[in-house]
Amino acid sequence: MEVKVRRVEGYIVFDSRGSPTIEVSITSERGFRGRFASPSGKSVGKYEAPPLPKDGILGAKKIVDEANKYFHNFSFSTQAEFDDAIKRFDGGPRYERIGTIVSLGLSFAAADLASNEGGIPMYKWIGGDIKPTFPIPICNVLGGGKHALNRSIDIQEILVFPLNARSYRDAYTSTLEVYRKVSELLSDRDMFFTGGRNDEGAWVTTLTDEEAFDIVWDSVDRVRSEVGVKFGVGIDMASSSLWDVESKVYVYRRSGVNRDREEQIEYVIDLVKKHNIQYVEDPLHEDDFPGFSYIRKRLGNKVLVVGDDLYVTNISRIKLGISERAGNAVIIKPNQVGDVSTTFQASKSASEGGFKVVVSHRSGETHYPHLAHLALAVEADMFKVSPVYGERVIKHNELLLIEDLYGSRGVKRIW
Ligand code: 2PG
Ligand code: MG
Repeated sequence: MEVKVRRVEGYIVFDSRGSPTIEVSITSERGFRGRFASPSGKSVGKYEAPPLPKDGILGAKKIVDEANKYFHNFSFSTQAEFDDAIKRFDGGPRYERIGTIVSLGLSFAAADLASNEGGIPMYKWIGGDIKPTFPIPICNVLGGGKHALNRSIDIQEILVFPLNARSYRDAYTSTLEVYRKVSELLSDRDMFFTGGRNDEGAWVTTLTDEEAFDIVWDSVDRVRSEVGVKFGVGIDMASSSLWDVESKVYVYRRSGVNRDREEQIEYVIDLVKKHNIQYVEDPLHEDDFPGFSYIRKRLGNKVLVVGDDLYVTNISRIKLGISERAGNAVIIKPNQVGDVSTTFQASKSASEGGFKVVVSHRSGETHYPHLAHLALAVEADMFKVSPVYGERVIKHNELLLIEDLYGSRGVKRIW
């Protein structure tokens, strides 16, 4: 199948945080259309590709107008062909001229267009004729750190994930039960709880980290006895946001504690052991490859030690991490690198190197389901997207729809 581009348009729209982004729309010669608007992060890794060109969102809009001329009559029959053209259009190695809001907008809009024109689901357009097992949803239920103005717990996210769900529907609906239980228990135990939630829809509390873990474990245990689904608990420390480069300490604003590198390592290892945690993301800041290796060694392979800011979906950083055994899992966020094919290759190098792949949302999301297709296309092990808020639910709903349409192929097992 060959798709011929007729027109590329860009509109300034807003993400779930109300920050501007660009909705890119591509129309083909045959009159089909594809669309996408990039999400945005708040705890952004310093090695991520830049989201915007030098002159900001208005500059990005002008670049899409430029893309309209550049791609006029351009034909492509694979995603890689289209993404190579975006790279030529940018002219540099990492979308510094056009920014990832434009590059990923173009890339996912092209994937959407091709799947519409070809009448195939987007995950097959990206990943080929596969029958993927569904990823395990991993959902933020209690949030702190930067996402909660540093006024809730210092840990950015406490996450839950089902371990023995039979289908994605089973996995997602039981996760929603846990999410609801957490709010019930917060109402009982936190007298200042007003139902407040953070950017991603995770509950926010004035309780201590300790009490927060108790609530999450109680919720998980109750859901297990009610519906029979067993859960694991994870954390995203988002340590690059805690790290103070000047004074070389991790600053815990709410609890008023500073930890140097060794103290941080011991603190994380203690947390994991004490609270029976099976997933720990960014336990250290984005430059500490040896620290990640050390923590993985100490925790063993039963615990996923996951790099987000450390890897920023960048193939060379992932390859380095695999050779250093810096963790055993990687977060994959398409807007960290700026196009679908590079994201696909990054996930493939991770899984070929024995790392687990966790496809993830950003804290500022848009109303597109495309990320769900990407997760299936790369045969991700986990899908890190909060359980509520429209811009997140649309992604879970897409997986439910695909499961209903084509039949369940089960959910991944890691533990
Ligand atoms: C993270 C993400 C998503 P942000 O740190 O994993 O939860 O946050 O998009 O702000 O980088
Ligand atoms: Mg993270």
